[in-house]
Amino acid sequence: MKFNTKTIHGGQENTDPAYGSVMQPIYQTSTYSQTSPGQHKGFEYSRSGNPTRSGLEQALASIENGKHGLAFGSGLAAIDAVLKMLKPGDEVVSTSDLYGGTYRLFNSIFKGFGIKFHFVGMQDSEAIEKYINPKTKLIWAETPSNPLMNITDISALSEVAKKHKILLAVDNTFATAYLQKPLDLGADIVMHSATKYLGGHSDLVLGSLVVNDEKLAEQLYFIQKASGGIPGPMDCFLVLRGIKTLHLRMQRHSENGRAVAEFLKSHPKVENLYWPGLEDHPNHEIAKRQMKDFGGMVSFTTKGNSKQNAIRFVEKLKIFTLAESLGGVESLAGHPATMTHASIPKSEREKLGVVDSLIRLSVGIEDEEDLLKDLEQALA
Ligand code: P1T
Repeated sequence: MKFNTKTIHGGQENTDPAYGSVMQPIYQTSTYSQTSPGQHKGFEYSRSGNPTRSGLEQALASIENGKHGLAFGSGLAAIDAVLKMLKPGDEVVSTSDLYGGTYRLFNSIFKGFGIKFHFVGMQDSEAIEKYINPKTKLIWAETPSNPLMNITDISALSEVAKKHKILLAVDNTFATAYLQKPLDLGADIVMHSATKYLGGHSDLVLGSLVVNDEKLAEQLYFIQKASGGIPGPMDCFLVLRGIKTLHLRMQRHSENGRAVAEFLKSHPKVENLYWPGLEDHPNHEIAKRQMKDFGGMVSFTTKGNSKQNAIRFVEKLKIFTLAESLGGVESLAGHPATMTHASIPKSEREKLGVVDSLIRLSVGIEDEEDLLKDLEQALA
């Protein structure tokens, strides 16, 4: 199957053996009857497995060209499961520019359990080798990164990971499998906050992992069951429904993202603009190579670097809603320094470029003209 067919049918061959319903039924149950201890139809208890969740997990694996999918109660619960494969003393090399909540999980939870993190810029994949030593077990990359849209060369990074026999995990939330397939590029684990584009309608919180390797899958399934960070069946159903239109939405997000980026590029009040589709984006060539298009996430600063102006701008928007999150059909605007990235200390944030005047847009799939008019009036 090609991608657009996979979003609708991938992993859904055996949706409903009972009645042949076209959509995956919502199995709203915690447990399953057994005829004799251990005699059941494949499901015992919904923490370890639920048919609606299995349907979603198979769909996730299918669109990412992977063998095994796992769903979690949130994107962070999915990342938490990956980190639980490590032991005290292990080291992780992570992208420095990443979602504030991921940074918080690494730095405020797992660091306390004796895991050491090196936060480094990954635009130059060779430069990260100096942070690798025999204790390094995992490379964590987020590309495009949140909120600065930095691009990491996944193939080059996977060569580094393979050379040192360490795992490479890629957070594919901003791109989705429509734009980029990390497993095909050599990553071992692909992670999603399915809360965003996979769900696509800002109506749920869910996370996912997809892997190819059997042993790795077993380890992660064990953690999923043992730690219990699972999603409920209703949310699994909603993500399954969202995935069915992923290709259509991502195409329009990318078209509208381009229109917004081009509009902002020529606006006299805009200082820095971050969108990997721009030819002068520092990693544009890599983005062009590993992504099908460039998506709908656009960040920028206004001239004068004023926090007050940034806040006034987001308050004035009428069609873009001021809110955390991204990836829904509706356009959202955010102020990373006080919202999504407030958990990163100011000095660290500013070193990366997450300055007080930075504004992040999740460009939705509304009419392009209305979006541009809204930005124009708020900038004015
Ligand atoms: O919110 P949750 O589903 O737990 O996912 C966390 C997460 C992981 N990775 C990336 C790249 C993310 O953007 C997120 C969540 N991000 C936001 C809520 C946000 O507004 O940026």
